[in-house]
Amino acid sequence: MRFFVVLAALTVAFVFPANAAVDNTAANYAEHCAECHGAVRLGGMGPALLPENLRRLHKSKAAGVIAAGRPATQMQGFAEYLSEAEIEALVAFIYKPLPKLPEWGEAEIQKSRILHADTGALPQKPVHDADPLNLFTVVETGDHHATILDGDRFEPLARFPTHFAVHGGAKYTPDGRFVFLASRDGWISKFDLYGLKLIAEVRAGINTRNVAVSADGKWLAVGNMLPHNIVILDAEDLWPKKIIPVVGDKQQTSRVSAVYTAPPRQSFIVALKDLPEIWEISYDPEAKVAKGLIHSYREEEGYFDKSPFPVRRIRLDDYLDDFFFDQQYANLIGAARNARNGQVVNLNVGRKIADIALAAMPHLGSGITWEYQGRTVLATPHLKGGRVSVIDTRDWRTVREIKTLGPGFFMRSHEQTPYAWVDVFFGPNKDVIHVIDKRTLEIVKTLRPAPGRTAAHVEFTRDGRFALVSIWEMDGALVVYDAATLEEVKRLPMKKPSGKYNVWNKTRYSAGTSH
Ligand code: DHE
Repeated sequence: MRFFVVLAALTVAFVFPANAAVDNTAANYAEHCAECHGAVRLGGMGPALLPENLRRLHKSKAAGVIAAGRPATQMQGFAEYLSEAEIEALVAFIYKPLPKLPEWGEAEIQKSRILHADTGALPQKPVHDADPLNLFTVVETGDHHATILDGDRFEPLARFPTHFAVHGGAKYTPDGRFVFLASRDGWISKFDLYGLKLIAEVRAGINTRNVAVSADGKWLAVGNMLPHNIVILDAEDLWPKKIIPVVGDKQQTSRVSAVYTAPPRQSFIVALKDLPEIWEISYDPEAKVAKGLIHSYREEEGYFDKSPFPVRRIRLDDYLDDFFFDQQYANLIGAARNARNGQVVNLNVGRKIADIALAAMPHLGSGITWEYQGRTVLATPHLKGGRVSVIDTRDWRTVREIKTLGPGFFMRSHEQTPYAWVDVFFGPNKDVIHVIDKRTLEIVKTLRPAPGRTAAHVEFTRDGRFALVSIWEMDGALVVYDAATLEEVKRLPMKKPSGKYNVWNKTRYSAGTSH
């Protein structure tokens, strides 16, 4: 242990040279932080302490966390060992970018992998008697746990610790048997919903956006901000199969904004932050592309290699890093960086086909579609501005702007319900959930599940009969509503349940939810 601290101190001193006479920050880091957060701040038992990974922790709150610790985690408080000035210096230290980012390649990924179970000896049947296709994975960011919830009885079947700051949707294999979670620190975890056990974990990046599962359930694609790449993992044992660096024509690299699976296309679609391009990575090139079943690629878009997981680059006239898809995965709809409009890019022809009135960015995966007066409309809340845009997917015109009580994050519905539910995440009305009638595009009810406390993210049961709403607080809850009467039927205590994901709706690509 002492050897480790000395070694860490030396490493830190080497990586962050400091004048020891006036500044003992590096030594303080080595003594108090390195054991959990890694000698060079890349994380270990605790999260990475790099500016890119700390976006969720406002700098003004970091000193409080160092002084008092984090409830319900292993982060203890250091107020009795460090002065206020020393804590402030540590805050400045961890929010400073590393002079040089360390390698995180195939060797590091392979080395990080942990197998918790023999994938060849898993139970044949569920060890529980709940409907395996009506389970929910509830991500509780309050104390970094996930709960597996029986979607008929609304009772937890299992609860397990996750890595720090799991973000984005839980993703399932197509049979609904396994669930994958991605943490902002790059950890991908695989959990067995039959055996209710963690199977494997791997750190696929230093700073990760999200994970997607191929339609055949064989591959995962992990989109990374650090390093600038996409990592393809074998979904069975999380072994890295291929690392695809994101590089533009002039050798400039780009952070990945998100990666999605597009089942009808047999491909992953990748949104990029620093290149005005969208990438499509095929996971079934021979069967679909070669036979011309999807579309023919234009020569200049090219596949830049002939190996498995070839990349098609769709060049755009603006950066388009936040988007969602229509149900056929033929078009993607997003807000361009110029923030003046939204754009529709047709993936078949590989170019922008329309501008739409979508000035403010929606959160990723926020949009849903439904049938309205004989046409498919698409609706999304706005991250800035209290409104929901409803857009006709035939001509991309705005059918209606529904005024809400504030900017929202998520909108959700289900094929079996006439209502769409949208949260108001920001501002004085953050405790509100609006229920919109999909037939009239009018708000028919405004719910306040816990007055004064943030209510967000709705997901439906498999049959669409119940809607589950999160109360986003440390002593929060999941509130279950009857989706027809809009009355509360149950309330389960949860630690800041950020999102909940129903196996059936996700694996059937319900039009009412993100995929
Ligand atoms: Fe998210 C999904 C990006 C901030 C909670 N968020 C996603 C996805 C992306 C994304 C790329 C889709 C991944 C997927 O499901 O595969 N999120 C971003 C951002 O760029 C943004 C605005 C800034 C950032 O810090 O990265 C952002 N997101 C937040 C939050 O502040 C939220 C509210 C709290 C948190 O946990 O960080 C948040 N994001 C969520 C949730 C989903 C999500 C709950 C999954 C929604 C779903 O139903 O699929």
